[in-house]
Amino acid sequence: MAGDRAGDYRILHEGALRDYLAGVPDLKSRLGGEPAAWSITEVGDGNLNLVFIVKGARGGIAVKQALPYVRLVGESWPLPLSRAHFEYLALSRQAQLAPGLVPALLHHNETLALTVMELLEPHIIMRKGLVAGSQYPGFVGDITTFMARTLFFTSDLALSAAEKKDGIAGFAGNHALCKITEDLIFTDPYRIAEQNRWTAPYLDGLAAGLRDDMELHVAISRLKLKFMASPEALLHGDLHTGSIMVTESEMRVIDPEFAFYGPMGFDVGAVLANLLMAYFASAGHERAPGDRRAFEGWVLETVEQVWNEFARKFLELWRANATGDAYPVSLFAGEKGAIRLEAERQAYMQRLFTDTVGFAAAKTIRRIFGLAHNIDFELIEDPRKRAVSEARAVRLARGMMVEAVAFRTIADVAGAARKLRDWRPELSG
Ligand code: SR1
Ligand code: MG
Repeated sequence: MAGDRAGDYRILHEGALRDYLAGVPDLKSRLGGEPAAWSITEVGDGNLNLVFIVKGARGGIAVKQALPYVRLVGESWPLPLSRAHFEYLALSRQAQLAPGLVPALLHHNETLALTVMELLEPHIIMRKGLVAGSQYPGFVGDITTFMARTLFFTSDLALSAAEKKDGIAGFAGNHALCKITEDLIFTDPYRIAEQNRWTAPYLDGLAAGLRDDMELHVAISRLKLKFMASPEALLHGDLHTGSIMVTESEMRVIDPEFAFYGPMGFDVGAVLANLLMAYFASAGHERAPGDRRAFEGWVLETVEQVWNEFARKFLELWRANATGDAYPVSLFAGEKGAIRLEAERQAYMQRLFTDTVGFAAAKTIRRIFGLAHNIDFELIEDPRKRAVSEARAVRLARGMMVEAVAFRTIADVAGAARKLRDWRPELSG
């Protein structure tokens, strides 16, 4: 996989990429036909990288190359190429732990920060499907298996202390990507920052309120500390619906370049936050009043099922695979021990749920007031309508962040979202 034929890093535009791929026998043969006839299209719509779809007479591949800067902003914001290697490491680990739920890795060149993967067809980015109002019946089963297995098997519940610390060390160098999260999610939306933006003027008052809300500042700072200082498991690190590809029956998780050892609730919260944002955005995508109610019902059901199924699978893994150095079996012998340990497992899940609620709130607020927004809201053309949807999401998120423990169950979260569906916020401007 090292494929280190290239010298120094260079950005591979179409011609250079064609030559490069033609020089890798496995890829050349997978594509088939003459390299000159391959179609190469740059399709990257993320914030950081180049992504090419290459198709030949026999088949297709997806090629991802990291740029030495943040694509969304430009060369003024440099970013280490090493993220491509961490992504490759994470993808390899996820493929072992959750087979079939990530794209197959075909080739990696560390020097070029380039990774080649199977072409996922006819999968689409889930966020696009949610904007269109599509439902994905297989999603709950797949995403909860992915999260339960990748998080459990990289935690101290499954690993020895030495294995776990080696794991942490393996991803510790990905700190530049963590820093993006620390700034863009946990800091900037709550202060004046050059790159912040929101639906002005309608949300001007809410944006100012965020900067003045000390309860919120305490809550987000606690979450930031947890993100920085709780290496519970190997996280995907950016598990939003733009990092998930779906068909009606299949799901693949892509893009783990933000991977590092962090708090599990950050990944689970990311999935829930993005579903909740799809829910609130939905009203803004109506073509006729109420025409997306069935979709919205499905989204809230999915929110509940994602947590409930994740928790069920995680606990099942723990009961069957308690091979880690945490909770030594020898301390929980006999019937008394078994009962106490089971109660402790339930308490662990409750703490994880509270973390998840808080992180979900943080992931919501950053998409409405920070640098990187999402198309769920952005594609609502009428800015007033968009602001109404966003304000509803913010109201829920503020409650989830400052009163996370008040949400005892995921049904509490879904219920609170449902109540806000038709709430009329007071807008500025
Ligand atoms: C500057 S990068 C902005 C965002 O894009 C990625 O998808 C992450 O969510 C990051 O925070
Ligand atoms: Mg990404």
